[in-house]
Amino acid sequence: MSEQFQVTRRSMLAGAAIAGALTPLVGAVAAHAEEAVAKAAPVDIASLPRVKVDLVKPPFVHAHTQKAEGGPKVIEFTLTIEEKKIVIDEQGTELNAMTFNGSVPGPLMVVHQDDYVEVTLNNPETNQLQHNIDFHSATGALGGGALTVVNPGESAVLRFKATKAGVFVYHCAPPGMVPWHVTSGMNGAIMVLPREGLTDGKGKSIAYDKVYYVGEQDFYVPRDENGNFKKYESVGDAYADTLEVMRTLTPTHIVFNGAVGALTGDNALKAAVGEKVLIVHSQANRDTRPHLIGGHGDYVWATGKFRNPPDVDQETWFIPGGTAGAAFYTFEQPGIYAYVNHNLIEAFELGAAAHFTVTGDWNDDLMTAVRAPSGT
Ligand SMILES: [Cu+2]
Repeated sequence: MSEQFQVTRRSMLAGAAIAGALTPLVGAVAAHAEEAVAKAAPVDIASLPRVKVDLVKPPFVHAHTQKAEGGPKVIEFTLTIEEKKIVIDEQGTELNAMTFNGSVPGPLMVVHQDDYVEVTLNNPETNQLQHNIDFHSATGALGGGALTVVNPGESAVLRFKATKAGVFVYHCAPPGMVPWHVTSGMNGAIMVLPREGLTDGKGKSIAYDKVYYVGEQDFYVPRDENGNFKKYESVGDAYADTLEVMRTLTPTHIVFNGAVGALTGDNALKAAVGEKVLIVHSQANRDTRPHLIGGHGDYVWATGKFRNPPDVDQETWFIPGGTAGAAFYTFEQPGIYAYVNHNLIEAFELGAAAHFTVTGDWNDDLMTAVRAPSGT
């Protein structure tokens, strides 16, 4: 390990200990965290069946049942933190990303209400920074953030009960450096399904054929004096300049799934006419307003919480920063649909767009060209 690496790592860890408005809060709950760790697991949890889930890279989602089978279980997930360089646009702009399992966003986890979520969080020795995880679906200890602060070379295991049904953001929230980690890619979502599956709020079951996970991300990449995006040796080296850009509140990129074009063209999401698709969409830091051009949200939980009846027949829905939302749609026409953040500058200029490629037969009743564009 080089001396420079050591210095950077030490200074970053020291920075984590002193900087930021949330530091006193984290310190205050640390004592409770120790108590929580010391308590033995209740016997009934020890007797529950355990299921180990292999997570998959978004936009895809691991296999799961929509209706719960049997009683509550302990669902085991592993998240390994990777600090890595990623390319975030077609011009080759580089970002020193921080990730859960190597992707931006991190993987979507799926459980059922009243299951226990047991997450092993690994911070490999090869990383520079301290990290943790805050689940918006969890209760207590900063969403688990206070129980999971791991330095490079450490790991922690957190268990929480999924008491609320819905889709929820999770993100890194280390003492003093929360927005930097979140806007460097350390966020994802968990879907806590009602045990009976999704319903329209009036008792009708609305099972989906496919689920896709779109994680929207604002990035803040520093530029040099000529306006070109800068590159840095390590994530630590990028910190000071990145913080300056973050403080302008003006992202340089707003993208779906980690890069401009990550879900367009050859990477488009696939569906067929008649297929029922659930789109889970999270934004851990900024507000967004998804819109499916040429389609709708048949059932939309804009703030993602499934005990609320969904809104129906939506054109655009609003997801506040720090929230995951869910939209259910049955495709009725073939073609290419753009799925965008309907701040169109953010979609077309900064990258917040995806495509659905939908196969099937055209329905003339729904739309037809009565007269094709022509001269008069
Ligand atoms: Cu982190």
